[in-house]
Amino acid sequence: MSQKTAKYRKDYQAPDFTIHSVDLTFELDPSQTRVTNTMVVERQGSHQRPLVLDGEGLQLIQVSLDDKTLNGDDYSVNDQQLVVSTDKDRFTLTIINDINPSQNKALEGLYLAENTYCTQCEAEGFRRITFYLDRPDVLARFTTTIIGDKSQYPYLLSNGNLIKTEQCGDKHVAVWQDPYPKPSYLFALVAGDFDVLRDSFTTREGRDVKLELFVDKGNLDRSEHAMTSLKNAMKWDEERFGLVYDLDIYMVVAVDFFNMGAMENKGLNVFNAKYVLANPATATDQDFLNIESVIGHEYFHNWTGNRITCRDWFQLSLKEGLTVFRDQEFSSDLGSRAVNRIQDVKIIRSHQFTEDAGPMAHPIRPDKVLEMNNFYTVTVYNKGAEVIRMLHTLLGEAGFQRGMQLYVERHDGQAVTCEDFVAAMEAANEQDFSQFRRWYSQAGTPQVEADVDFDQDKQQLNIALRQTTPATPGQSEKLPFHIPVKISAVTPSGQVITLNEGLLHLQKEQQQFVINGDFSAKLQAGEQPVVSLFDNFSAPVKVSRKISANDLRTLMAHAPDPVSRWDASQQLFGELIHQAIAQQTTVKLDQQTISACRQLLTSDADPALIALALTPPGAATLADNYDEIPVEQLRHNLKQLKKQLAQALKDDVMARYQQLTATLKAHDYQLQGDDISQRQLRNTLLSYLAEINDDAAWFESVYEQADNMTDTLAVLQAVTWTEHSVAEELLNRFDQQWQGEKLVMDKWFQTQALADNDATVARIETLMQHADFSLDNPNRVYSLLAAFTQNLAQFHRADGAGYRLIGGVIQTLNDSNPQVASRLLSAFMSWKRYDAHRQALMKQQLEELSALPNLASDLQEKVENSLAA
Ligand code: B3K
Ligand code: ZN
Repeated sequence: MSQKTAKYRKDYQAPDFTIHSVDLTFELDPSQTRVTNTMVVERQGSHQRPLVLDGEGLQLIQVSLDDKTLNGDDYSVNDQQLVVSTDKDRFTLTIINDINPSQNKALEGLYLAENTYCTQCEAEGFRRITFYLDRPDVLARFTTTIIGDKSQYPYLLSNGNLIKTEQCGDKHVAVWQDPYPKPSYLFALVAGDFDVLRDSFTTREGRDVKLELFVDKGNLDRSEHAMTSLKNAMKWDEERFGLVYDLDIYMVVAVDFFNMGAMENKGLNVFNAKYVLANPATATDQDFLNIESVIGHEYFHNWTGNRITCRDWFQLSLKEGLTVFRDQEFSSDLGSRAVNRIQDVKIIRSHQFTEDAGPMAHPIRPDKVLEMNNFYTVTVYNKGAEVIRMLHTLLGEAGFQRGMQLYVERHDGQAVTCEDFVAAMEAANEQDFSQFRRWYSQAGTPQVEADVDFDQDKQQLNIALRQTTPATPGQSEKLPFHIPVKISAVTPSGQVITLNEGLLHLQKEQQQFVINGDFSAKLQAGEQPVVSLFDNFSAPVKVSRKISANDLRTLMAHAPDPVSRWDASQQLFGELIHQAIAQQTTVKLDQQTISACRQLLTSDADPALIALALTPPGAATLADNYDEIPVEQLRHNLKQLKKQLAQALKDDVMARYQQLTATLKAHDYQLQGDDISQRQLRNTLLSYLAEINDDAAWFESVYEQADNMTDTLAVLQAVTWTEHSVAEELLNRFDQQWQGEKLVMDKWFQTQALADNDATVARIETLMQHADFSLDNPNRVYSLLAAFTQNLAQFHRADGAGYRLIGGVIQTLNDSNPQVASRLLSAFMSWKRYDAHRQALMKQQLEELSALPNLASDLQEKVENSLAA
């Protein structure tokens, strides 16, 4: 398992052979599925090297070449490869091999879980199905024949169009043909019994596309939102990007066992049920929004990923960064742009910056990879999307779309690189992005120091900016980035000042900008403008700037950009906590900040934006400011800050809470913008009330009156996370009501895992014995255990109990599902950021793993990099 060696981006070589077509036959059987694979192979170039196919964990039965069965002299096989020697340039190769889907707990390749056969091939899972050139730059036409038991598996699905069905005894046969050449990672097969939601979409060219959504029996009442989202995505991609769907059928299957969110297999998406199934009783508003976003994401891959794919896996961000950008824009066009943007920024600050500062820091286009599955990261995905967004900022919507059009024109049907994408953007807009390309090659979070000064005499703004990027593993020297800096300004009373420039280009290490505007018309004598930098988070950087609390409060109330208004509140809260920690005292909320919060709370701003601005930054975001993370102080001060805010605003919080509750109660639950936004504020206020109100009966009645999962979960979380006296009672009730409903129970597990309570570790140990928990199911592991690793004070308990709990689970999962184990391991990678005592405890877990004789490559890579840090 662990003999894998690292690959380097610079070593890319075109394949020695290509595969024109592949015919697969699957005779499905739980422990012995037979795969017959017939490929038309052609040598590329004039070399005489043998054909080397990838294959892992396969039982080889027979190899034949142009109808001649080969014997051991013509090929050799080991547990990684099948090497076939031939001097022919074009030939047909048939391979027969067996696999064992029921024993496949890693959920990669073909697996059988709860009586559904399912595949996951990206990145390198196809080689666990049959021997193949398992790399994204080999594009073949696939035909797939599936033979399976008719009563157990009435649906036999694969990519493309169904061209034939046949009955033979108690079995049946389905033949699928995908007209579009594709790499093996986009192959999919599903066999099982489902309920099917059917619909159709008419493209703008007037073609009818059949839409089919396959869900577990009895779940049709939870599948409508996914279907609506799919139709919205298809329409949106036509309108905003001019991209039209290309097959006659689009299928989505929801499965319970899946390592990640979903997979964009051509014409046959496979989804984690969590991103399909929802109704108001079982799913929160956020679940509904996530479904819309993931359904959109996988659909958008049809062009950005499938029609135009990656040349090699180092280029992953070519499809992922771009597709995340597209799904973000989809959600923003359909919902609240500001709320979406703030959520995206939060992910970058809480997770991506941490990754950038850790031992696995990598550029959005990595240079060195041992286990590809370890590179489906917030850096490749979310920072990748930020890089695309910066291009959009530099080019504007029209220029960006010109670039997209040229990119599609040039590369449809090809496997290409990030460089090809940037080149298309450049060519379509006559731009030179030489310097901008550094965003693809340099890792790390740039830090921008800003100095803003207003020259009263000249009525000019002077902005001095300086950028540096810290060293990251393997990259000690960094060159300056091209950083787009969006700016705006207001007067102290909040009137918007018109600036002559709204976008600065920071390209050197240090730069001075002189900005003119209608200052004299707007400012009173002696007044200074209040300047907002990096509006809409115009670049994924950290900013340090001396700015008064007064100016921050002005920006919080009046910055023209809603993201900057939110950001000002985050800076205010962050600074209060930071000061308290620096002075080793307890945070103290001052009167002016309290009034600013009160003003916001009683204003007519979008309730969701009020909720976000009244929520202090999370522990992970604050922790990122420290070389040595002060666990206890962060926890203590964050708790204090929330308590003080709740206490100070008590009456206003209650009044607004009551008013929102009344408004929402006046009609039935609706999944609609205003209601979502109002519920968000109402439930944020509820969490503040739980900080200070110990009336158990009141919270019980709130729980009882909740008629949708958003409200139910909100009260459950509020009381659990504040260690409220009614918490146990409500947790029990929830368990009674929902046990057996796995996706709902995940919320219950997660709520308890995130409780900052000294009994949490012991509780998790008990919960692992709960009838609804299983280490075999990734969703359960994520909701109980991965969630726990985000619980700063409890995971990092000084006695090491948190580390031992998760370390033990990682060791168990190393044998069954290394991909899931690897996700948990991320929590240990930043061990150097803690005090000496915790470092020793965390390191001990890493060392125990490193000593395992069968350590999976997924873990090996992270453990080695962490210990080398
Ligand atoms: N492309 C898949 C992710 C595959 C992860 C492989 N370990 C989902 C997505 O990004 O759309
Ligand atoms: Zn994707």
